[in-house]
Amino acid sequence: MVEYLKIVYVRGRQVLDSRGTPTVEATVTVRNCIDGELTEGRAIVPAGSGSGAHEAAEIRDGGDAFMGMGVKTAAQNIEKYLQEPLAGTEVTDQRRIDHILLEADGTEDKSRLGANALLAVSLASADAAAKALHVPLYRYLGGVQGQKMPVPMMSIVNGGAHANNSLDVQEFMIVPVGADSIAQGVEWCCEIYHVLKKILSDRGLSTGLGDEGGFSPNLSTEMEAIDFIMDAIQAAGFVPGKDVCISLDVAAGRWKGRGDRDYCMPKQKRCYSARELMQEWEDLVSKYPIFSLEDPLGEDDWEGWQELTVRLSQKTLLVGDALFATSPGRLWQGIEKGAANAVLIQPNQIGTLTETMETVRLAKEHGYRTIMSHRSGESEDSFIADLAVALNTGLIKAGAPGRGERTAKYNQLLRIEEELYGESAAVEEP
Ligand code: 2PG
Ligand code: MG
Repeated sequence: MVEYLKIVYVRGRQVLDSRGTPTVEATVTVRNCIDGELTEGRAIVPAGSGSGAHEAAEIRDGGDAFMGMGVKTAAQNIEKYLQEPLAGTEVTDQRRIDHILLEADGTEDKSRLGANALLAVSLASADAAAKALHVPLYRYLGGVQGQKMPVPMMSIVNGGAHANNSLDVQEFMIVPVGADSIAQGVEWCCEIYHVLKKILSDRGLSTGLGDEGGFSPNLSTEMEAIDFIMDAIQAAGFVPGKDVCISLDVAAGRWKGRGDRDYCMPKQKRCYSARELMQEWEDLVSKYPIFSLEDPLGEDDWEGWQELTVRLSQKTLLVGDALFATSPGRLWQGIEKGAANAVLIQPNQIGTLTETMETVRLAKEHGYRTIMSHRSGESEDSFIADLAVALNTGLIKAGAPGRGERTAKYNQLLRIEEELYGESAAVEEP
């Protein structure tokens, strides 16, 4: 391979995420061997709200030690352990870069240098390559094939670990399935978001925001939240099920059970056996236009997932987030067992761009839908917007349009759509 964009420096630093928590940023500087020009790429790693059991191990500051040494250590690891093996590497050889990162770490779960340190460098390398080649990031990552605009999934009510309200379901999303461009989809979602704000406000309910920009009112049941959203969709002039559908991220892995009850809602304290919970989801899908159910069961409940997939996969998307943790190995297990029919793609769950792309490829090969996703702790970095278009994931969830770190992704998609399609934008049929 012709080598002419060589890595000269990699650096790490501690910056902040949207929860005011430290996170890792990396910069990768490359030299063009023909004209000697230096170009810098950059990436910030987002943070989950406590990582799932199967995610790659990040080095962070836990509990109250928000300003502790964890993230600083991960950031320092970049210069200390990655500068030397990466120096001189051709930056467009992403597989090789990611291989070097894995070798330098040397552990199964990326715990020595930290998956956050590795991912920051992996993504910043791609950013540097795109900039040095003077092509947009989505085009660098996807070539001429990456050109499908994803349908946005906006979490407009937040609960669970993302808000200190009464709701146990983590995300209540709207999905503009009938929109024929990202611009139109974003516009529809914003209209519904504003109508919902007024509905809640008129009822004297809080319109304060959760971590992903959705409203976080105290309601007595999850159904009440869904009914408010249905009202908002209709009051904004859209037809539920035709123009706009509803998606939930249950994050049921956090509903730790007691005794013979496998699942207990941590806030409302209602408990269910796996069988009862599956019945709840089946009833929900028959009553509302449910586009997808993410993590409706726990990440180790393979039997439950298998049964739910048989029962519901013709009617809705069953999305594995904590279940697959963006890992090709975990997804492969799911494919063999017939568990779920869609996978959430969060690069920081696995720790390198190459492995993230491998999970998307595997999913597509086996008929699983793919959803590119932010984390609850985000930043102004909009890499995932470009990656969604590059990999033709078809769907993206990036929170509500009420916080800058979420709009960073939607705004980037609006720019990409304009560049790719101009006035005649077209999105994938969900
Ligand atoms: C999820 C993610 C993103 P967190 O569960 O899908 O919404 O949340 O980053 O808190 O894991
Ligand atoms: Mg999730």
